[in-house]
Amino acid sequence: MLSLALAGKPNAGKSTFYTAATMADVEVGNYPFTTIDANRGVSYARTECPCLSRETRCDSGNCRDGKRYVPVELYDVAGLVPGAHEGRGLGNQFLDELTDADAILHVVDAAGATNAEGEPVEVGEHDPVEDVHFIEEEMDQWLTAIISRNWESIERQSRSPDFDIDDALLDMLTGVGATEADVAAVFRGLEYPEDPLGWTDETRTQLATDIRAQTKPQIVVANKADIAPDENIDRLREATEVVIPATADGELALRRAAEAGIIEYDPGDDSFDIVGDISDQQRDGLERIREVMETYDGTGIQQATNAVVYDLLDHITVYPVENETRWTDGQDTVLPDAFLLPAGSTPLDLAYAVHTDIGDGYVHAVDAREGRRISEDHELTEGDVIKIVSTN
Ligand SMILES: Nc1nc2c(ncn2[C@@H]2O[C@H](COP(=O)(O)OP(=O)(O)OP(=O)(O)O)[C@@H](O)[C@H]2O)c(=O)[nH]1
Ligand SMILES: [Mg+2]
Repeated sequence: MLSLALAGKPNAGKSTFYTAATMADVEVGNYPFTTIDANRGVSYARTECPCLSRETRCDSGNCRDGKRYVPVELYDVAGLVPGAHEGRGLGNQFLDELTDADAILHVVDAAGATNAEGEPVEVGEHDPVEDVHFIEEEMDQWLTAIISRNWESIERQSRSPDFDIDDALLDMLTGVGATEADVAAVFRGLEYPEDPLGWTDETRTQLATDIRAQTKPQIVVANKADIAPDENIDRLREATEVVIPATADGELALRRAAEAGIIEYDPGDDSFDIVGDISDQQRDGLERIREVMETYDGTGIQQATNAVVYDLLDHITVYPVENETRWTDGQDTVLPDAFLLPAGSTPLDLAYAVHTDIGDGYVHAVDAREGRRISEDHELTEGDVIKIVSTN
């Protein structure tokens, strides 16, 4: 499962985002370091279910009238302050926690209602643009420190006749969450000496920065958009590539209202309908959320998750089935599973994602939409429904 981490300074709204996105109960508070231990849960990317091209909607628990919710792991880590890599705030334990994240949703308080340490200030008092790059910088410094700490050992290894700098670095970097492909991609763009003694602090810092950029892509969630000056959102957009304005608080209120039967709303919808009896005060609250949603096409919570899964990480959703005409599994469930795979994946990749045995016994695949066989190296696309024929 893809693993997405919520990171940011204290009090930015990470736990509120997490609670809204997973509907798990965690502590939220208007003070720094409410969260100490990371919370892990399941959230969803939203896409169009292939059942939309059929007469009836599928009966999967993760499909609501053609809106398909595909599970991803979400985790909420403790707030981070500048200097965390040196142990400031709750220190660098949370940086270790980010090791297995595929991407980071950097939650920024776009309202500027908290200072760099996460303490409450007046709306607009702190400039959120100052917060945009600090997570990357902390991670770079943390990683540089790990590389530097390991350097003596690499120098020692280099005395051996069969020493290879690439192997030694690969060994070290896979220990901090990089894959072989990540390391190879970074090596292609980096010039570095074969001899570890020839490396400078700058080479090590550059390696750390490149590895971080490769392994931990991030987007900015401009949270508290409900109270943020518009100008702040515009300036955040100028400061970094992907910015999704959001109201985590708003999403949480909508999810709770939907659960209570007061509104009709599915995560990611750009509006909602009030269907239950509510007080004037509740109505006012909901209408305020509606205004934010009209400005930003939704609350931003689902939009942020989707931006990470489908754009930043460039994944597609593929649906394996056993019966290619009915699109069912052995239990007659229509479109039982959805897999998120990197763009460019093939039927064989899908087979391995389903199960190693299925991959090992792979014979051929059928595109169930077209009703025809496709080759092993055929590039799958978003929404493909695929039957894998395997000897296992
Ligand atoms: N106005 C507004 N307030 C929000 C929003 N999201 C969260 N908050 C408030 O911001 C405060 C901090 O929220 P948390 O979710 O606990 O923040 P956190 O980032 O997890 O904080 P730490 O665990 O301390 O790092 C709480 O008072 C929330 O109610 C939002 O969209 N709009
Ligand atoms: Mg928290």
